[in-house]
Amino acid sequence: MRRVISLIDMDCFYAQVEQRDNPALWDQPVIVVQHSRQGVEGGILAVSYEARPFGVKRGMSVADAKLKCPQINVCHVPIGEYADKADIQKYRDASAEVFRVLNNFDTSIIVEKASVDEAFLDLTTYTNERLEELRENGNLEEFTAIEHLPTTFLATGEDVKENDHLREQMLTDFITGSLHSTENILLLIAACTVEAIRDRIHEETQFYCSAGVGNNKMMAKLVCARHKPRQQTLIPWVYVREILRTTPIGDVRGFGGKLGNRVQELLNITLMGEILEIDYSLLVESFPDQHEYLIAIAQGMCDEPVRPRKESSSIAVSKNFPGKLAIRTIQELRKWLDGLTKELAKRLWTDQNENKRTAENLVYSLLTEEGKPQKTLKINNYHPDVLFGQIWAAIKVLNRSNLANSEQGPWTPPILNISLSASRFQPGIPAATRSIKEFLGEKKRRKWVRQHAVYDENDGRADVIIEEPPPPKTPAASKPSTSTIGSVEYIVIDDSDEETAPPPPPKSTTNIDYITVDGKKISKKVFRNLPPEIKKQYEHRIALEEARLLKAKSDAKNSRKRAGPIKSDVQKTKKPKPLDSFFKKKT
Ligand code: DCP
Ligand code: CA
Ligand code: CA
Repeated sequence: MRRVISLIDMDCFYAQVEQRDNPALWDQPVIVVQHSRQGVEGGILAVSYEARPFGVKRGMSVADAKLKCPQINVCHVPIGEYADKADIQKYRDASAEVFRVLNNFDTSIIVEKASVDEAFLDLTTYTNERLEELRENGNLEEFTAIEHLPTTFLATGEDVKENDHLREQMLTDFITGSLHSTENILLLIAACTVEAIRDRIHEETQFYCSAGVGNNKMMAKLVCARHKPRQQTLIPWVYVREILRTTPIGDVRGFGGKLGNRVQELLNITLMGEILEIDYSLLVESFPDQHEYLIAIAQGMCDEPVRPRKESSSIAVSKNFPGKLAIRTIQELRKWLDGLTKELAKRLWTDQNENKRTAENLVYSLLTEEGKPQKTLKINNYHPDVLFGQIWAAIKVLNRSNLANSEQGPWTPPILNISLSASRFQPGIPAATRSIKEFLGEKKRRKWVRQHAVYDENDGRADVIIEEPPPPKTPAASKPSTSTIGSVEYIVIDDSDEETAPPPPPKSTTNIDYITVDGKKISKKVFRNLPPEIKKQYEHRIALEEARLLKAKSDAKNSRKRAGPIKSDVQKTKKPKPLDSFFKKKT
């Protein structure tokens, strides 16, 4: 049985966050820009759809954008609290709002956070359950009516000819022709459900998004981009080959980089479908360990499971120092490290509180023209001073200036990027990491004393009483100095919000790495070589098991609320019920 998968991607996400913050910007051309440095504006990160017809694009300079679209509204990414670098927390918070909607829609839908504005949904179990219910109630036709698919396109290859009449015609034909195809009906139920999920996201966050619906992650992601913004695309299995026939190789998830380039260069092709026309022996010769994988992808087959994933697997801070801005002194390096460490510590602590987990590893990396030294350190305390001490001890020996004084003087080779990434999260909050709370608590405490006003309810007067907050339970930690670094900003690439990459294509490798299936250890190599059907079952079982655990947890909290059975003898009206009447909101 084929799976039913969707990919939901927010439209011009950072731009929408700014539009919601300042509603006058809705329906206006908007760009979101990295902060200016020394009077020069940073690069463009997001472009609203109103600005796109003018030719404004990501990566362009603001000056060029203004030339193309003089009425453009320019928004800036805020500056961080500890390090003088971009603070994308507000976009993360907006992302969390969207994920709350996704995670609460229905517990039998598996949700995988794929990036700050993107999620994969496994709707296999959900749509099968729904189909059974709808058949029992005699509501199937009403549910999958064209009226419930107002923004859905059918990816046939003809769909890119923008025309609403053609869209409706293709969809109607597909619905009519699918009456006896359970596989297609499941996709239709998924498409209707995703319409409802997207409506719910808009209702609860004001944000618009687009989606792809298909039988696997690769196809769902690929077709999501076909009709944007505020629309969705359904790719039935019969059209997969046709779509891939004309798909540029770099458009497929996992083929945008090195692998995609190698495929194009070695095989001298540009389209995904062309892989199937290549002489088999040439394919094997060019890709001895990956030819089977390439053929599978070119046929639209991808069995990567949707993994329930709510939190990032790493939390990272990073800063670029391009060209003349490269770090050349110890003092400068220490200042930036201090700021970045504080920023990281703040995020780690917030994550610890929210997700009740603690990072074990910290990887630092310093990019120079001569290489990128990096090292993994064990985190035993989240306090920024402790982290800084650890990092500095490891880093200072990398200075090739060979000066006796390790605290001052020049640094060589110049540093072009610093990145700190915490990973290997373990459940729980060990006592050793608590001191960071005191660091942040102390900050809050001072603010609290300054601002706290108590309204005396007893006599109704609004007395302002400055009251001391309760003392911290553990002795206050040493107060770290705040870093003041010049007002300079650069493009920041934050690893933790980058899209999750698909699993790497097969490589000939002998290293032993295990995965656990049903309590048994299987080497990854053996697992990879299992017959596809068995592998699929295992992967699905792993995903389902994880989903069941999540479901059990949330069931324990609040019993499931879905629309009760609808009487089967209900008279069918011509006009279908509004789609949302099929879905009950979870509160
Ligand atoms: N982003 C970023 N730097 C990048 C790419 C993206 O900071 N190099 C941020 C800004 C985007 C958000 O991530 O708004 C989501 O990225 P997408 O690639 O999904 O692009 P958008 O959501 O902006 O536009 P689209 O509607 O095309 O998805
Ligand atoms: Ca997006
Ligand atoms: Ca995205």
